[in-house]
Amino acid sequence: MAVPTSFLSRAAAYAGRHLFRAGAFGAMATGAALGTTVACADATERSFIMLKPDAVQRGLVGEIIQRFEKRGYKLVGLKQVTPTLDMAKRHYHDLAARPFFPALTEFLSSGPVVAMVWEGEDVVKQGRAMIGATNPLASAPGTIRGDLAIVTGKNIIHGSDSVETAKAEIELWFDNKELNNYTANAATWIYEGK
Ligand code: RTP
Ligand code: MG
Repeated sequence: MAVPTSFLSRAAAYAGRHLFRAGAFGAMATGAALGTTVACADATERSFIMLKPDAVQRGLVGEIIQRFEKRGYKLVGLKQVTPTLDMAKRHYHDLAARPFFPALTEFLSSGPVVAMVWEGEDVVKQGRAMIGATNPLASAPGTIRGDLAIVTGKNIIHGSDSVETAKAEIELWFDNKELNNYTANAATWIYEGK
């Protein structure tokens, strides 16, 4: 008997959701067994968020961390580090041809930053929305840059711009052993069906 693809997708998605406690591997295995793909970018999606030297100097670390915590995202990695110029260049490698690249990388390596990994559903896109536009003057009030910054060169925070970029940035800034896999009990009160 032919089973409609849409049914298989729905069944796989349902099974994937309910296997969440068993972890992403369980969801992927379910997808494979049903001959379809279950997106693993749900609650296990991760973003690299960095508080730049201006945020540290201005004492905004706690305020910004609190916004991600209050939203319901889970902190799985955090450290303070003063990046080398080489590290700053590697982080912003896609902007190497831009005229502001030397100033940007010198600024990023001028003092301590707070590097973090946040986990949760749609965290990459939502993190960017919470951060606001590159130019703080174009950022809506309520966003981090819109509330706490004024100029582009001192816009206090970095957030990964795609899931793929996030993976590369997390790998660049963190050793695997520095990342923490744990169950946040609050998830029951943040997500449905968990
Ligand atoms: P970020 O990577 O830091 O999260 O910032 P973003 O995605 O909003 O902006 P992006 O285009 O990736 O630029 C990275 C950082 O470079 C500085 N910038 N300066 N002078 C300029 O025109 C200019 N444009 C960008 C900003 O500090 C920006 O956050
Ligand atoms: Mg960027």
